[in-house]
Order: sequence, then C-alpha cells, then structure tokens
Amino acid sequence: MKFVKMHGLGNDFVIVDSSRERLPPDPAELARRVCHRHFGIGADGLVLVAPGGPDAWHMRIFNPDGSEAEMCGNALRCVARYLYEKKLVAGPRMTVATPAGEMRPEVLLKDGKVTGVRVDMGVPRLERADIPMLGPPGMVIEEPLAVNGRTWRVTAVSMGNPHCVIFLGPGEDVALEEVGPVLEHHPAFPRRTNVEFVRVLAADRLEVRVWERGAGPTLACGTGACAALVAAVLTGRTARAATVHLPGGDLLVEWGPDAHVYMTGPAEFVCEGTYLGSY
Ligand code: ZDP
Repeated sequence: MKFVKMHGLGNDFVIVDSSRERLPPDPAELARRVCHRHFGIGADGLVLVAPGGPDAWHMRIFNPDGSEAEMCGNALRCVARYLYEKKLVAGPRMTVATPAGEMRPEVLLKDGKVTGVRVDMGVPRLERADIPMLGPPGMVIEEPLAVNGRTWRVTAVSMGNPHCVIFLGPGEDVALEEVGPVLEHHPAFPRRTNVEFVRVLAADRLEVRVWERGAGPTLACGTGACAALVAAVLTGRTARAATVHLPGGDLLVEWGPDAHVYMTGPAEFVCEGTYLGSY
C-alpha cells in the first residue's frame, strides 16, 4: 500500500489514495496498525482520499483507535497540499467532500511555492443535538459538567466533529491525561468528544491544548482550534479572528461575517513509501 506521510503543526497523518490501492471494506484495523507508533508507520490518523469529479475529492479519516471522524482540519490542509503538489487537481482551489460536508481548501502560494493552506471549514453547529450532546434543546454555553469530583464549565461546538471547550482562568491548570479521557467518554456525549482546554491570552490570541477523541493528546487540532475560537466569541472572550497557539505551532482562525470559519496554517510533507505490514 503506497502512502504519503504529512503533518500540520505536528498533527501527523498517513494519506492513501484509496482509488489506487486495494483496501479492506472496513479500514478500522488498517488504521490501528498504520497509526501505531511502534508497530506501524505512526500517525494521529489514517486519511483515505479518492477522486469524486473535476477538482473534487473525497476524504475519510480514521483515528488511531480505528474510529472514523467526520472531519479533520489539519488533515484537510495536508490533503489540499498533497492534491495540489501531486497535480491531482488543476489549481490551488478545490473541493474536498468529508462525511461532515464539502470543505473548500485553498493552497496559498508565493513565487510558486506553497506557504500554507486556508480552509473554509463551513458553519459551526451549536445546537445541542447537533454536537451531539444529551440534554434539553438549545446551545451549550459554559454548562456545568461534573467530572472526577470537579465541575467544569463546558461550551459545546460541532465543526462537523464534536468538541467540548473549557476555558482555564489565569493560573488554573489541568492534568490533560486525567480529565481528557473522562470527558471524551462522558455519557453526555453519545459519539464521544474532542476536548479543548483554552487560555485567553489577548482578544486576538488563544492558547489551546487538545485531548482528541480516538487519539489522545496531539500537538495540534484544526477543528479544535476552530471550536475554541467559536466558543471564545460566543462567551465574549475574543474578537472573531484570533491566532491560536497549539503545542505544535500557530493557526489563524477567523469566524467570518458569512458565519463560515476559516482556518489558515501550514501543511508539510514528511515522506512517502510503501506500507509492508499486514492488515
Ligand atoms: O473528531 C475526532 O475524532 C478527531 N480525533 C479527528 C481529528 C481532528 C484533527 N485533529 C483536526 O485537525 O481537526 C485531525
């Protein structure tokens, strides 16, 4: 199986053109094996791409635990650069269909060189049932949720995939490895959830740490950065555009007047090769 490995701010992916490889109908086991850091290639996700029309591709993403995610921001930037540099699309603008809907990435160029990728991530969904989260209808804004004897105030945002955003006060800290998995599996989230701990540094700067559903702590999460900005705007903490500092680097996130969220950041190639393991 031929693959390309890429990363966006250290959130790394194995990308496979599923129209050219014979893959199992259920890629869960393949994802678990390929993503494994010691027994596989090592990645935060397995991304399958396939052509779906002129300058339109499909993308599916599987977490290291084998579960399928509806959306993935960092992988979208990687896929856009991959399609552009491998000349699988005609130009820098393209459409990539995900289980969460059609996304529109644009490869940014300067003097013919790729400097980054900007993605129209679509309109965030805020209705509780759309997260999905259990409870009465309405938005989930700083709602108390008890975990391990401590009450967190959670704001729930769907960027196609579920996010639970928690703001940390100055000096307040959290043991991500302890709280992350409990929130990920909290019964309030029937499809589990990604978890973001957010510190507001300024009206245009956020610091975000992510516990990803099906993956654990990662160096960056594109949809998580978008969810954090949306939650910060909803709670009056920031303006509609902010730089989001993640452990792996920075993303620019803008919640446009058209209600779409735009994410801009890097996408880098690591290597390409042939996976020789079994699956
Ligand atoms: O929703 C999920 O299950 C996530 N683990 C998918 C991956 C999200 C990602 N980190 C991103 O950048 O949006 C890749």
